Amino acid sequence: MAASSSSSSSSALSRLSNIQNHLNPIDSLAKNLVKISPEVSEALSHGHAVVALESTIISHGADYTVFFACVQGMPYPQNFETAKEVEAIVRNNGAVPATIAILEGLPCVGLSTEELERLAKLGSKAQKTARRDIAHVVATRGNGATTVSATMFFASMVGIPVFVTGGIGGVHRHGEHTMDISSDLTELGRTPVAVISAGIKSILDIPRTLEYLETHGVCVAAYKTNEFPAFFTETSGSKVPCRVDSPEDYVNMKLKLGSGLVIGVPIPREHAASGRVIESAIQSALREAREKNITGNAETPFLLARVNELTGGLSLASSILSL
Ligand code: PSU
Ligand code: MN
Repeated sequence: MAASSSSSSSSALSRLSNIQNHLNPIDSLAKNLVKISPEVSEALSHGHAVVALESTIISHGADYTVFFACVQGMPYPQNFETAKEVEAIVRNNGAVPATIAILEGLPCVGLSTEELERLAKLGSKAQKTARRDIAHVVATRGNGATTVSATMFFASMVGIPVFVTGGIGGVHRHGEHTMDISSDLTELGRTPVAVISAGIKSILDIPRTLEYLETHGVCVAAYKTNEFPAFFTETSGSKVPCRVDSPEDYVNMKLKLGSGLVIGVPIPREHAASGRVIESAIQSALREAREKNITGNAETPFLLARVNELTGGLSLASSILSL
C-alpha cells in the first residue's frame, strides 16, 4: 500500500516536473540541451565568479584581423593562442572562464582545451551564430561560433551574469538606410547579463548605437571615464549616462530590471598611441570607401585591407595583442 502510494506520487511528481519544464522551456533547455563543463558547473554551484566569453572572435575576429594582414578572421594557431591567453587573464583574476560555442549541435558553456582548439581550427567554417541562428545550428548539428547576442542568451540560461569581450555589435554606419543593426543591441534589452567591452566594433556608428540602446532601456556605463570608449581610443565624443569607478559601483547597479548592461572599458594607456594610429587609418579608409562608393558587404573587407596597408599591419599586431 505504502509502496504503491509512493510510486504513484513519484510519477505524479515527474509528470508535474515535465509540465513545469514545458511551461518553462529555458529551464528544460538548460538542463537537457546545454553541456556545461565540469569546471564551470562546479564554480556555479559554489557561487564562485564565472566570466562568459564569446567564440565569434576566435573564428571570425574582424577587429583583431586588422593586425594580421588578412581579411578572413584571425588564422590558426594565433586565434587558439589568443583564446587561451584571454582565458588565462580571467583565471589570473580569480574567476573561471566559460567560453561559449555550439559544437556538433550541442551548445557548450566552458570549453576544454581540445574543444577550444577544434573551434580555432574550424575558423570561419564555424557558422557565425547570433540569436536568430541558434535553432538552425542546433537542428543541423552544426558548429557555431557565438556572437554577443547568442553568448548572452546561453550565459543567462545557465546563470552567468558577467560576460567580457572585445567589441560588441552596434548600428552600422548608414544604418539609418540599411537597417543593419546588430542583434547584440536587442539582446541587451531583453537579457540580464552585463557585457564588459572596449566599446562597439571600430567601424560602427557610436552615437546611433547609444540612441538605440537607450530605446531598448539598456544601461550604458563607462569605466573610470565619462565618455563611451571607441575601441581603439579612449574618447569618442559621446557621453555615457553613467560612470563606474570600481567593481562595487557595478555591483550596486545590479537591479533586477531584466535587461542587460554595457560597461565600456577604454584601451589601456600604454596602447593608446597605437590605438590612435589605427583609429585615424580607419577614418581615412572610411572616407575612401565613401569616395569610391564601396558599400554593402564589399565595405568591411575593403576597410580591413586598407587599414592594414595604412598601418603597416603586423607591426601593430604585436603591440595590441600583448594586451
Ligand atoms: N569583434 C570583432 N569581430 C567580430 C565581432 C566582434 O573583431 O566579428 C563579432 C561579435 O561577436 C559581435 C558580432 O557580437 O561581431 C556582431 O555582428 P553583427 O554586426 O553581424 O551583429
Ligand atoms: Mn548585421
